[in-house]
Amino acid sequence: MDGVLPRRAAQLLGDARRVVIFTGAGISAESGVPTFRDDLTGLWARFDAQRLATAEAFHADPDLVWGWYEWRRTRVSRAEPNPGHLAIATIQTRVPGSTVVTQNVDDLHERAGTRAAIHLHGSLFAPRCIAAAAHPATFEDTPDGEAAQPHEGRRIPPPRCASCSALIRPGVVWFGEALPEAALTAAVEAAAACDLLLTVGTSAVVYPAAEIPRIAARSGATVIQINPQPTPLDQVSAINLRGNAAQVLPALVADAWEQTDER
Ligand code: BV8
Repeated sequence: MDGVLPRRAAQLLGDARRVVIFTGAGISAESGVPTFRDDLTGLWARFDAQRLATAEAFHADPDLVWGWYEWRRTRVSRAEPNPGHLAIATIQTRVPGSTVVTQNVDDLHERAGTRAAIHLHGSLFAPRCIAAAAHPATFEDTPDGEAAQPHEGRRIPPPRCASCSALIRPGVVWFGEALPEAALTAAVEAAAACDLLLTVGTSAVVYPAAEIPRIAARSGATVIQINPQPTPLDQVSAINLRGNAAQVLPALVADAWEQTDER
């Protein structure tokens, strides 16, 4: 990004009445949270995230998979929202008709002030009983500084459900599992009704989530993409802002409402 934003992008945001902000792991990269497709390190270096994020992997080796999620949860707990997350919270304040739809399982949108973010792939902070989602599950606090060792990580036996003694699993959507119906329905409805969709920091290869920007484009909305790399969404984006979210989003928000205030 050469630092100069296309004026049209700022005008579209300043004029928008119904905005969807669709985010992937790239929005959290500048908070120090590895993206989903960054190479894994330490204990998990020999695994592909896509292979670990499955029910099969958990059943085959619950301690390895639970240890991976606890390492990620600890990394997120130590991270802070970045200016990209904060800019999105500002958009939500400026545009009451805006909706945040995220593929991320971290809580950085919420900690930046975003309200009611739609989590298509669940959350690191919602563990659940593998036998009965209705059973309440709480975290046993991982001893600080152990699971979070980026160069090591640990196998950690998952806790057991207090109601039925079955294993507790991460509250995320694994590959091959259906997305939460209410979340997906709300995201599709928001995308179909918006006049502007910002897609930020996603490689757009995971379905059905990757369909959300395409639904917006098909419904007549303008799509603006923020990503340092090209993605399949280049094809449906009217404007491609090649840059990092923590730089581009604050500049876009400043221009959008400085311009409106001046007009
Ligand atoms: C399902 C939780 C069916 C776990 C995740 C077509 C339709 C439906 C399904 C499929 C389909 N084709 C294939 C499938 C199967 C599969 C799938 O999509 N496979 C892909 C890989 C081909 N989908 C599924 O299995 C889904 N389930 O379909 O079920 C069903 C129906 C009924 C009943 C039973 C079953 C479930 C998918 C959910 C998987 N779970 N996460 C966990 O996190 O551990 S997905 C995982 O990938 C993460 O959530 C992540 O968010 C998501 C997408 O990745 P990104 O967010 O895009 O992150 P990535 O690292 O890839 O990219 C980062 C981007 O950021 C890059 O572009 C980079 O350039 C950019 N970036 C970097 N730095 C910055 C930046 N951008 C801005 N600023 C920066 N600073």
